[in-house]
Amino acid sequence: MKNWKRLAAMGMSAAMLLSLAGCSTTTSTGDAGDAAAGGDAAATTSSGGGGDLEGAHVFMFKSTGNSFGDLMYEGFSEYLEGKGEKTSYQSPAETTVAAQVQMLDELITQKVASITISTNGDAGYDEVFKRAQDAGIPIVSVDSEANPEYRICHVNQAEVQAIGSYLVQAGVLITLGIDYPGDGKMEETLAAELPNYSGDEIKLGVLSASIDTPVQNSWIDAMRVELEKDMYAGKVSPELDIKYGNDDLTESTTQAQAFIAENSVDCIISPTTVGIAAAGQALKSANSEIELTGLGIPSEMQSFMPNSADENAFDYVCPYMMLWDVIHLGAVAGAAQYAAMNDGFDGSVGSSFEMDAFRDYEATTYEAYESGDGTAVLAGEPFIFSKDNMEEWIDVL
Ligand code: RAM
Repeated sequence: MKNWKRLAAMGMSAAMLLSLAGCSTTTSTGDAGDAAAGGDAAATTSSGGGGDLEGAHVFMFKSTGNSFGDLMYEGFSEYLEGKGEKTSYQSPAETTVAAQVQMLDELITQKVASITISTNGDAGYDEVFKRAQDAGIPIVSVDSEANPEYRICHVNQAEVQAIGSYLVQAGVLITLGIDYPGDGKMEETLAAELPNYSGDEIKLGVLSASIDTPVQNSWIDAMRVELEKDMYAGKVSPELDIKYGNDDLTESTTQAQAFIAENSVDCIISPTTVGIAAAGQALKSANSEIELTGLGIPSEMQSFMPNSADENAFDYVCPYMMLWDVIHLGAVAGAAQYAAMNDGFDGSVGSSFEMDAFRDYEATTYEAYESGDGTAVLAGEPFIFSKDNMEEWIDVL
């Protein structure tokens, strides 16, 4: 693994991160008065002052109850609080645009200092973002993009096409019964193996978040681009069978069960940590032959994946999967926001900011590049979790 040194170093933070487990479902609800009721995380690591959000740097995830958002907030708040800033975690209960817009409206009224957001859709925010802009509240998006017109910049977890390609390559390799071939080797292994495959055309399913979620849709587009490569022609269907679980455990489980009942795909690729965990449980309970891969959090996937190198990966519904360093991603978003407010970072192409050393990461300069109609900075790259490294990662993420 390219970043192995960094990953091993991250392992040293395990104790710190373990304590995070207790924070994973303790997001506050946006009603400032509810902040304490939201649980320990909200009370101890965020706004502190009894729900007074004035001057707080708000981190808004797609919805509550998602460890991916909790882990990002951990990094965001740790970085900004290290700078003496006040932070608060405010996400709606429902994974919808309307729920986020309503909460954003309240936050602007409460005079928060900044908003860092992972959006549920690419339309419907303009009016509220304009209000934020008029009030001098800067917006940075992370994970799932906000309209370029209103954001300083987006913080991209890893290159979109790399994620889409890896997801398809893993799904096809797993369908062919091939164990993780090692970093940088998935494509060449497929190129060598696919010509020998003479079975039925392989069909891939996708269990996504919502039909409108910008980030999942960008990965799905990237999967389609990957499937256009010559090596897949006649071997893997270019059509993806896509279902949407709305990043809700119950809805994702229902959609996974629909895949099982239809039995028409060979492998489900779930580019959402909620979807992959729901599918893992559904496939395992049904003893289904459909395989699984996607983007998952190791601790949430441990019952559906091999946990040690001596196991047979194919005894499990998900032989291998990927993600990135979610805590660091949140910290980079915090650093971008801090730089926008204090160091003149304006997010224009070529503008940059320096992020202080964070945990095991050295101080790093991030430079904004053109991304769609706006700009982004790149925080990292995808990591593959397999039987060779799951054991150590379960304690980290
Ligand atoms: C889910 C969310 C998030 C996504 C991750 C991979 O937790 O949908 O936005 O990036 O999965």
